[in-house]
Amino acid sequence: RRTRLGPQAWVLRGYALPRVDALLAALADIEAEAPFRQMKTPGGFTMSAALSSCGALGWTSDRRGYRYSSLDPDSGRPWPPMPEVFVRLAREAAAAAGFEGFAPDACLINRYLPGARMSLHQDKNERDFDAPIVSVSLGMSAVFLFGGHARADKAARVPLHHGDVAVWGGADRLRYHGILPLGAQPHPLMGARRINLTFRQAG
Ligand code: MD3
Ligand code: FE
Repeated sequence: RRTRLGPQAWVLRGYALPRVDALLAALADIEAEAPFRQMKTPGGFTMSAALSSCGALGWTSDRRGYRYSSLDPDSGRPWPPMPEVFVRLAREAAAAAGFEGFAPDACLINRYLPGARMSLHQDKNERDFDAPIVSVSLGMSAVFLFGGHARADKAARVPLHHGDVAVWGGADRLRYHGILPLGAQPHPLMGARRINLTFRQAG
C-alpha cells in the first residue's frame, strides 16, 4: 500500500518486510566494521541517535561541520561497501514511487534507543537535489515529523513501522523533517531499538 505524504513523497507500507532477514544479516556485518557512534554537532551537542554508514560516502558531523566523507573518521578506513540487498531495495522502492534510475552512493544508518530523537532539519549536504532519498524503518515504531519548507511550518505526524519504506524527492526533497523521541515498547524481533537506513545520491 502506498500512502502519499506530499506531491512527490510516499510511504510504502511494509515494502521491506520480505527482505528483513537479509537486511539484518548485512547490517550485522556493517556494524562490526563501522560501529554505531554518537556524533557531535557543529554547535557542540551530542546527537541522541547513533550513526554508521555504508557505501562510497558516509555522513559525518563534528565541531567543524556536517559533510560526506569516503573514510570512517573513527577507523580511518573506507566505509563498508553497500550490500547488494540494500542497493536493490533502494532502487526498487524509488521506482515504485516514480523515481527511475536511483543509484545511491551513500547509506546512512541511524540507530535510535528509547528516548533518542532527531530534531527538525533539512537534508542538504548532498551534491544535487534531483535524486530522491529512500528511507527504510526497522524495529520499534516511531513518529515521523513531516514539515514544510520553513522550520516554523506545521509538521504532520506520520507513524513509521518495521518494514516501512519512505521515498521523497522533487518538490518534497527539501522539506523539514524529524523523529519524535522513541518510546519504550521493544520490538518483538529487534528488541529496544529502531534502525533507519537512508539511501542518498550524495556525491
Ligand atoms: C524527509 N532520518 O537521517 S528518514 C536523516 O528516521 C533522517 O532516521 C530520519 O532524517 C530517521 O537525515 C527520517 C524518513 C523520512 C521520510 C520522509 C521524508 C524523511 C523525509 C519526506 C521529506 C523529507
Ligand atoms: Fe533527514
